Formats: sequence, structure tokens, C-alpha cells
Amino acid sequence: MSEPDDVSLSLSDLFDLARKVLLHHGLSAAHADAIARVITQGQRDECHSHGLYRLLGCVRSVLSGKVNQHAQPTIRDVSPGVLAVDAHYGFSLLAFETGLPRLAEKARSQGIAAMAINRCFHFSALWPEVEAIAAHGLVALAMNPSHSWVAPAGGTRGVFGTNPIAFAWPRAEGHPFLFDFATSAIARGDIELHAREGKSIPAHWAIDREGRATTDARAALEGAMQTFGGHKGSALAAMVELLAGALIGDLTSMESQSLDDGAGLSPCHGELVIAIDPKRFLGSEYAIGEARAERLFEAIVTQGARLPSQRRFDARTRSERDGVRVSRSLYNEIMEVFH
Ligand code: NDP
Ligand code: PYC
Repeated sequence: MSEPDDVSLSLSDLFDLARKVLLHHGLSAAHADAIARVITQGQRDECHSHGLYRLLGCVRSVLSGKVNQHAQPTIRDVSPGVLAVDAHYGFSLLAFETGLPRLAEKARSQGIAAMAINRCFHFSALWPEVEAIAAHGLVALAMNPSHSWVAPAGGTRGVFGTNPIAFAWPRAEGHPFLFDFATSAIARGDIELHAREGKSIPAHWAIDREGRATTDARAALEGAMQTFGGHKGSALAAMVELLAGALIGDLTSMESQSLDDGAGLSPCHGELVIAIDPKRFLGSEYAIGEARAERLFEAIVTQGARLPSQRRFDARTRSERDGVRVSRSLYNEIMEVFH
């Protein structure tokens, strides 16, 4: 009898599997926990490019010997509204978790605060981070460069990373208003998944080595990705390079790519995270600002449009009830490390 195409896992099985693989490869328990949590959240919310699939790149990066597997992030207080967390060339997620309480504290006392995460290997989606900040009642913005896979609008060679921007607005009831997207037409992870599955891609996602639009996922990975929204996405991608690279004393995507030197590891750079306390901004008018935001959301959904990330929240409800399904080929590849 042939095996089913998918493997069914509960969320706790998924977390345990990811954690076991990471520990097996020598990561400290603190890093393994932080990474397994975010990988589980990615799969749970059906963002397949940043769920269990990410474990493969993570392990590849660890095997290279370049990742500091036991790095203990350290916090530097830069000013009343700014902190910097040095990841010491470990993965970014533990650095984020380490800095979050101090970021929230600073945002509450100053009204707005920024956290630079420096010298980190970075592979993860950003919504779990802005969602965690929103859980403190704070507005959140996060962004980071990656490797220079993306051509500027009108160009043909990679300059920008896929440079995600994530935003969360806390709400009194239910999930925050939240979006999280690459400034490229699509996350690179999605093109990689298309290539793995032998599927074609839409022609506006990328160009091949000769600068021609391509529907071939492998040719796209060898060529350059396109920004979303033409020159608008291109300008936003440049902004991310400046704010989460040059401004925080860390690498741009071009520099991260040079550092990688063809090894194909997770990008190594910085991340900028901003937290804003609406209660500080609005004072006694907080309820008025909150009501204004709610009217905006209502005007979106009452005409049949949906709020960003609603698909992810719906997937979360399903996954928490039924568990997740993972492609058998990915599952087998991950299990191979134990043989
Ligand atoms: P998507 O295009 O899948 O989604 C972008 C956002 O738009 C999501 O919040 C999504 O919500 C929302 N959205 C999609 N369709 C609609 C719609 N019809 N109406 C309203 N909102 C909608 O994301 P990307 O491919 O750009 O990125 C995927 C992930 O990759 C991100 O989470 C990002 O953080 C991660 N990434 C990480 C990088 C890194 O360097 N670490 C680099 C690049 C990407 P929903 O999901 O609910 O549809
Ligand atoms: O999917 O573009 C991507 C990506 C880059 C780094 C992590 N994810």
C-alpha cells in the first residue's frame, strides 16, 4: 500500500520534532525552544514558506559551523528610547525574546522605543514578533533585510533582500490588526517550495539570468526576484535596507550575500523593531483613537473585504483543533537526520 502524501501532526508533536532536530544538531535548549516555537507558529498559521520547511535551512546553517549555537544575546541600553541586542551570530529569535521586555518597558516610559537586533542569522517570519508586542498593548513595526535576491524596479540584478515589513495594532477584542509581507512580489521561500514541487510560478515574481520574466521557479532562483508594486515596493525595500541595515550599524542584503559567499545559508544581518504605546500618545483620548481604528476596520470588513492575516488566524483555529499536515517528502527529509 502506498504512503499518504501528507503526514498529520499535532502542534505539540510538531514543536517536539523541530526542537529535537535542533538539539540533535547542537543548538542550546534556549535557541532550540525559541526556533521551534516560531516554526510551529508558521506551520500552524499555514504560512508554508516559514513553517517546518524552515528547519532545513536552519540545519544547513548550523552544519556550516558559522552559527553560534550557544550564543547568549546581550542587551545594550543606547538611550531612553533605544536598545540594541547583540545576537553574537546566533539565530535572531532568542535575541528578540531577550530584548522584548526591555523594549516594552521603554515604549511605556517614552511613548515610542526602538530595538536593534544585531549580528543575527535570520530565517523567520515576523508576525509572531509583532503579535507578541501587540499582546503588551503596544503598536508594533518590524523589518529586516535578507540576501540581495531582489532587483530594483527597472533593474535586472539583485540589490535588495526580500525585506519583510510587519505591523500590528492591538485591539481590545480578538486578534490585532496585523500584516506581514515581503517587499518582493512573494517570499523567496515560496519560490523554493514551487521549485521543490516542480510547479511553475506567476511571471511577475521574477526574472531569469538574462533579465526575462520567467515562470520557471528554478530559473527565478538563479535570476532575480521582482519587488511587489513596481517602484513602490522597490522604495520600501530600500527603506528597509536603510532602517534595518545602515541605521542600526548592520549589514545590507548585498553585504549579507557577500558574507555568505555562495554557501546558501540563512542571511546574517540585523533587524529593527519599533514599539509604540498608544496610551502615551493619546492620554485621556485613548478611547477615541481606539474607536477610530475600529471604525476603520469595520469599514473594511462590512463591504466584504477582509483584514490582513485573517486567513492565518482562521488557519490557527483549525490547526489548534485538528493539528497540521506536512508534506511527506519534507517530513522524510527532516527525519533523515536521525538515521
Ligand atoms: P503573503 O503575500 O502571503 O501575505 C502578506 C500579507 O498580506 C499577510 O498579512 C496576508 O494575510 C495579507 N493578505 C494576503 N491576501 C490578502 C487579502 N486578499 N486581503 C487582505 N490581506 C491579505 O506574504 P509574503 O509572501 O510576502 O511573506 C510571507 C512571509 O514570509 C511573511 O510572514 C514574512 O515575514 C516572511 N518573510 C521573511 C523574510 C525574512 O527575511 N525573515 C523575508 C521575506 C518574507 P494572510 O496570510 O491572512 O492571507
Ligand atoms: O522567504 O524570502 C524569504 C526569506 C528570506 C529569509 C527568510 N525568509
